[in-house]
Amino acid sequence: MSLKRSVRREFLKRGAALAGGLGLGAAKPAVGQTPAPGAFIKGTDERVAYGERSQYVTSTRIPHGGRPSPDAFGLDFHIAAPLQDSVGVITPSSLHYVGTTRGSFTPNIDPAEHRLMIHGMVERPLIFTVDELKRLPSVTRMHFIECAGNRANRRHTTVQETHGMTSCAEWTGVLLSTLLNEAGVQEGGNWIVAEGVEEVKGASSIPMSKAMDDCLVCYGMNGEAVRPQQGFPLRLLAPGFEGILSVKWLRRIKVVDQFYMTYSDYGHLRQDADDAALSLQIGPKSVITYPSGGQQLAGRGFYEIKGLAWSGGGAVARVEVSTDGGRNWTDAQIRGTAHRMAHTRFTLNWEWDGSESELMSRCTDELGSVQPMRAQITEYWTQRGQPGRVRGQDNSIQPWRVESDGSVHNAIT
Ligand SMILES: Nc1nc2c(c(=O)[nH]1)N[C@H]1C(S)=C(S)[C@@H](COP(=O)(O)O)O[C@H]1N2
Ligand SMILES: [Mo]
Repeated sequence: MSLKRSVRREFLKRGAALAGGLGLGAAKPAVGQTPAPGAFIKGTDERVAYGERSQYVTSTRIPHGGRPSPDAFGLDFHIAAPLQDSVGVITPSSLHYVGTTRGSFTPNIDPAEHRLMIHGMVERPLIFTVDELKRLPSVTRMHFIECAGNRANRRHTTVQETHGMTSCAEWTGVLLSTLLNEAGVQEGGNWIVAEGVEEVKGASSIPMSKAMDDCLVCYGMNGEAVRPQQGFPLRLLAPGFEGILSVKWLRRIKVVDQFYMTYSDYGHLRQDADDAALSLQIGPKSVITYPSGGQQLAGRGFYEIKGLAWSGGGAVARVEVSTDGGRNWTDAQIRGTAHRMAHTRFTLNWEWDGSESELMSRCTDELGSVQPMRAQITEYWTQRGQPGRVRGQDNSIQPWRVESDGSVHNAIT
């Protein structure tokens, strides 16, 4: 049933020829294309005043791995985005993953009352209202956020479970360097501690080099105000670094002389020097979202393999795909623009012959760093006396096994 080369080439030139050549939709009548009378969404409907998706589109976020909050107050620790349903690179704000260390705790902040203070080792401590921040020079950038706990294991079924703790949005705000320069950083002010409004502060220690480089104080997300669960009215964004540094409901930035152990730095306590050397920067990573775990292929024939790649090291330079468990690799197509520290879409045309296959993707970033095989990471930890473990960030290659019946499974062993 494999397509003849000429037919395929023709299809790739003209979409209509592809559908015919694939035998998809050829003889099907256009049933369901005309809505029944009364089946329209009314103009006065609230779903129109603030647009809602179709009732037939139902994908949602889910609690990540059923993990409880690390303290006694939280409920679900983190909530994962449905990457298996993603089209394009922007995660809709309603589906952006949520990483809140106090579980379902979401502050309800009146922006008119909110203030951001910059103090500590500065010449001029400053306090901004949200409106004052909006008067300053702004930038708009595409960036992913990823929780350091975004790690796959063999018990996971879907890509939402293995990789759903990352999302990508268009962020608008003021460069943190603009504010720090305005305040005037004193000699020796080598770190900042950024703090949210919660009792536990949601604080993180960030090196001054990063703060001055590309950190953003954001009030905008995907063309509207930052959503409450993403930190309304203000959030810090530390592009490409562990998500926990991107402090939400941001109210205070203190310039300090050293790393401070805050509530949110609990994950950065290291037992040994090797471990401590692991950087805060997210390594090159990618995952195939279609076909992925839990999905079902309809039968042999043509499929476009689709996935997302990203890196804290800058732009994605290359993505390779293997359909035979890593023996052979083919360059995938990068679709759209590979923005720095942003999800980047890749695709590969695939003719599935109906035999068992193992799909993998491998990302290389602009620094030349290459995403490792899972076996390479477990070998590293085995040599350090922790056999079979993946510690620190897990940016290993995700394998999906396609069975001959078309079912797709997580192939981590
Ligand atoms: N104030 C505050 N900021 C916070 C957190 C928090 O609990 N409180 N969680 C952090 C964690 S662990 C992550 S992974 C990211 C998640 O950002 P998101 O919820 O917008 O996806 O926010 C970080 N910023
Ligand atoms: Mo996180």
